[in-house]
Amino acid sequence: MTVRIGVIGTGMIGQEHIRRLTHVITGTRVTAVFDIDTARAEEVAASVGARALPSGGEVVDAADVDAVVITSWGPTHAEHVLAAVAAGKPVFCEKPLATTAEDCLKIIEAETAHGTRLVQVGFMRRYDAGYREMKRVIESGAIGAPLIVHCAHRNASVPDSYTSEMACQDTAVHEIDVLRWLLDDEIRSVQVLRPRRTRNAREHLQDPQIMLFETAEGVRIDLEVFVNCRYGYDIQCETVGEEGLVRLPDPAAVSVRGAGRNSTAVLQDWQGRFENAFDTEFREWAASVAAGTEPTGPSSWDGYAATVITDALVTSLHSGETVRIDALATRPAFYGGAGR
Ligand code: NAD
Ligand code: ISE
Repeated sequence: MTVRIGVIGTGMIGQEHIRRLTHVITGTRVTAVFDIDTARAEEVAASVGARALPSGGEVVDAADVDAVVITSWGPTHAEHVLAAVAAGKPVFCEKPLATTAEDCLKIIEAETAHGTRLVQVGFMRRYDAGYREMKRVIESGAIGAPLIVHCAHRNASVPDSYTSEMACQDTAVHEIDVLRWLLDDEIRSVQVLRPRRTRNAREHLQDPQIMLFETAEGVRIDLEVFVNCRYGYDIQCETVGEEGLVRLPDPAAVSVRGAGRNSTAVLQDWQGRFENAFDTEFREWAASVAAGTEPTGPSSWDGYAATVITDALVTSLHSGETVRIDALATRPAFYGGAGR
C-alpha cells in the first residue's frame, strides 16, 4: 500500500521531509501541500507531482491524503494538528507540538476523545543509532543505575533573529525529549545559569547557557547550550552510572593526514548529524500508518512535557532561580500511565 501524505508548511524542513518521503522512504507519496507562501507551495508541489491546495484544512480533508505532516511555523502547529485529529487522520508534527502548554492539552483532550493515538511529534533523536545504543546499554543494567548525565548542544552560529529564549525552546528541547526517553524518568526541576558571554554572540543573546535538571529519580543533568561555538555542530552526551558510563559516539569521519597534521572533520550542521535519524523516524512512522497501528514515537504527552519543561527553563533564564515542575506528576493511562 502507498501511504498518501499531505504536507502543511513547505519551508526548509518541509522541503527536506518531502524529499525524504518522495525519494528515500519506500511506500510513501506526497499528494497535496499547503503553505501561506503560495508561490513556494506551488513550486514544491510541482517538483513532486503533488497539488498545492488553498488551505491546511483542505489538505487534511483531501480524499487522496491518508496522513498529514506538519512542518509550518511552530505557532501554527496546534491548529493543524487539531484539524487532523478531528478528521481521524494520523499526523506527524515537527517540534514543537504547540507553543503553549494550554494548546498541547487541547490536543491531548481531542486525541483521547478520538480513542486511539494519532499524533507523533518530530523529536528525531530517539531514532539516532547512538542514542538507541545508549538506551540499550542503560536498560541492560551494564552501568548500573544512572546517576549523572553530562550533555552539550553546540551550533557553529545562529541567525541574528535567534533569542536567548530559543536556546531553551528550540535547542535544549531536543535534549529534554531524548533524556526523558533515555532515562525513562521525568524532569522535576530546572535551573538556567548564565556564564560569561562569548564575544561572538549578538548583544541581545545570552550565549552560552548552562541548564541544570533534576529528575524524579534524583538523576542530575547538566546541559551546555552554546550556539555560537564557531567550530561546528557538536552533540555530546555521557551518562554516568553506578558501575560505569556510556557516551554517545562522535559521527564517523575519516582521519586525514596532511600538512603536518592528523585531523578529523567536525560536522557543521544538524541536518547532516541527524540525517539517518530523520530517515528512520519517517520509515517507522510510515510503517505504522500503512499497518493502521498507533505510532510508537514521541506522543502528544511527550510534546506537552517538552513545552512545560521549556517554559520552566525560560522562567529560570529570567529569574536565575530553580523552577519546580509539578504538572507532569501523573501521565494519563492513554499515554502509558503513572509518570516516568
Ligand atoms: P521555515 O521558516 O523554513 O518554514 C516554515 C514554513 O511554514 C514557511 O514556508 C512558512 O511560509 C510556512 N507557514 C507559516 N505559517 C503557516 C500556516 N499557517 N500554514 C501553513 N504554512 C505556514 O521553518 P523550518 O526551519 O522549516 O521549521 C519548521 C518547523 O520545523 C518549526 O516548528 C521548527 O521548530 C521545526 N524544525 C525541526 C527541526 C528538527 O531538528 N526536528 C529542525 C528544524 C526545524
Ligand atoms: C534547530 O531548530 C533544531 O531543531 C536542531 O535540531 C537543533 O540542533 C538546533 O540547535 C535548533 O536550532
